[in-house]
Amino acid sequence: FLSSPKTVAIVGCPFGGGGIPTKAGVDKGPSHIVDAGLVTQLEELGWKVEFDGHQRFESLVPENDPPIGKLKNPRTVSAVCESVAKVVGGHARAGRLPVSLGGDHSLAMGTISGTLDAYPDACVIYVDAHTDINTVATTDSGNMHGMPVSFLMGLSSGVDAFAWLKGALRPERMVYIGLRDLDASEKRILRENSIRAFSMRDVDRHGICRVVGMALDRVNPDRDRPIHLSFDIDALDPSVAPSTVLPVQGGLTFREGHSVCDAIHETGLLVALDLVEVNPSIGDVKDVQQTVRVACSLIRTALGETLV
Ligand code: EXY
Ligand code: MN
Ligand code: MN
Ligand code: MN
Repeated sequence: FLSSPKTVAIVGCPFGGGGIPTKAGVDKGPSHIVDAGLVTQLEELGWKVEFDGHQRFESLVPENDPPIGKLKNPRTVSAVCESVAKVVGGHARAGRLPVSLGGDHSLAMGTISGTLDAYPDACVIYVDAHTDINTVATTDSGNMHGMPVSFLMGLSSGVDAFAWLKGALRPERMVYIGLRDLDASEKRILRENSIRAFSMRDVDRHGICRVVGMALDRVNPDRDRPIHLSFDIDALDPSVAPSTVLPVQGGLTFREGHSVCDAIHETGLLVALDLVEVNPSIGDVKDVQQTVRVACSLIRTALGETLV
């Protein structure tokens, strides 16, 4: 990991199989973000941008995919994430910076696996209102966007469909920012695994810049490890990013969200970025436009856009 990437690869992942079945639309997130001009915006920042169309997952959907326990669409989610892991890992190994657009957050099983494959030493900054760490035993909904971290950490083993997923993410390499909506089971899992988490209470108490600094001190004390930033748009307050499937009041302001991305950029260690859970089917046209615009702005900031 000698020099930080100069080329961005946009990995559009039109996938909602891990989301809430009755609230479709998150698979349309990638096209809205790209159609808002992301490629040109990043080129104007000086990046070389690779984008030859959104990922195609149709061929990966099995004939039938009955639940395994409570898990919904398990084989589909697995196949899509395995494919994404290969794509993201391939870009990272080639020295490019994959920007993965969701799509629901189950995609993190693919993106973070891909990053860890290329950068075994990487740490993960997970910006989200939720911990997404329910296991096959603790999930209530069976929606896999609430579970990726448990699979990445090997806490959800024994599901043959996910045999490819190595569980390579160590708890001490993972840190959350923005938490405010956890199941009781997830609070227990955080404690049991000593996973560092900064909730919105910490943001109130310390301010976002201090929180990001403490988060980095935890997972990247010598600032020498590659960073994978996995940003769930619902980390932001719903007044800032309304078009998402599970809005939770009391989220990050527009400036706080950008401060996280700016601080991560300034480390010079960013090697991979996810921007997920933008659902253009939620809210009115203005809500969707606002949410898509803030998504593009966060991505630009994580990739070096400055205010002055
Ligand atoms: N903890 C809840 C569940 O496991 O279903 C909610 C998870 C929400 C995931 C959000 C969209 O990022
Ligand atoms: Mn999430
Ligand atoms: Mn979330
Ligand atoms: Mn800069």
